[in-house]
Amino acid sequence: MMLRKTLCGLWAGIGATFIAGMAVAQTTGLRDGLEIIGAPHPGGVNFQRGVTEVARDIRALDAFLLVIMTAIVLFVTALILYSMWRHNERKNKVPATFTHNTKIEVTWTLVPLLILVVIGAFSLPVLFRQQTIPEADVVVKATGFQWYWGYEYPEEGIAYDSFMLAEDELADYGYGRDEYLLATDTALVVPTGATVVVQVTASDVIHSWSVPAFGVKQDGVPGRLAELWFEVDEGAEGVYFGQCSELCGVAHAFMPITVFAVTQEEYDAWLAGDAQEFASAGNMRAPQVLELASVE
Ligand SMILES: [Cu+2]
Repeated sequence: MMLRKTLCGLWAGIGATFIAGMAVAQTTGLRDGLEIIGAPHPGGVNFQRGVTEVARDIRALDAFLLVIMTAIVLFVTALILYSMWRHNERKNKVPATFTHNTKIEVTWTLVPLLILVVIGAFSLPVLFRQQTIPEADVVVKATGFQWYWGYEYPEEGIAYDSFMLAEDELADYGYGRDEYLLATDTALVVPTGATVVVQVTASDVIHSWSVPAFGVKQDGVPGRLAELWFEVDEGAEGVYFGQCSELCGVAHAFMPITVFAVTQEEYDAWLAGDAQEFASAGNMRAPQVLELASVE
């Protein structure tokens, strides 16, 4: 993409190669052993595999609603077909003259009401589980910028930005062509089996931090701090992708989210090693110089 070429041009000669090198070090060490789990795949029609309790709740709720909707569609279709067959003009030379049927009216008010109550009884608990933020093991702040995400670990004093990789950079970071528009140079690193609370905000316009496999999506609104949480299953170590999910400007489609879920030991080692080194290198890139025309 032209944008990256422009940036590369800018960096050359101002020591940015060093910073880019640090970015590679910050993630590739971890990336090597990680399987890509949270990503779309060709021909996929269902949700991505859920690796948190909340994500599985959402999928179960979806399956349950699909059953109810299918039953309603089949029932209404059958009623229409029956009515076409039974109440057509040929069969009923003399039209009926009644206008009300109290029994039917009571039924078609109460039955949908009951269906809604049943749906509510199953969906509200999921909503509350999502929105009740538990005690955090790891706190991360995600800030949306036009057009990239910045991550901070306030308790560790670590902060860095996360930019989408250009096509010709993917291989350097251990990704293939399939990860284009999903993979970023640095990743949010979280331990599995731990409660991660992400504080979501934005610096300019509204963005939204979303990772489908975790079942999370939260708008980042400038001046406000919202929270979401997830706990990735132990054993589900891997790479998970997400995307900004609130239309935020011309490069909205080019600010993806990459999360590395690693074991607690790997996470601790990363915190003590690469992350510190990376954060202290003043990794924040020069403000993005966007040539709007060059954004595909
Ligand atoms: Cu955005």
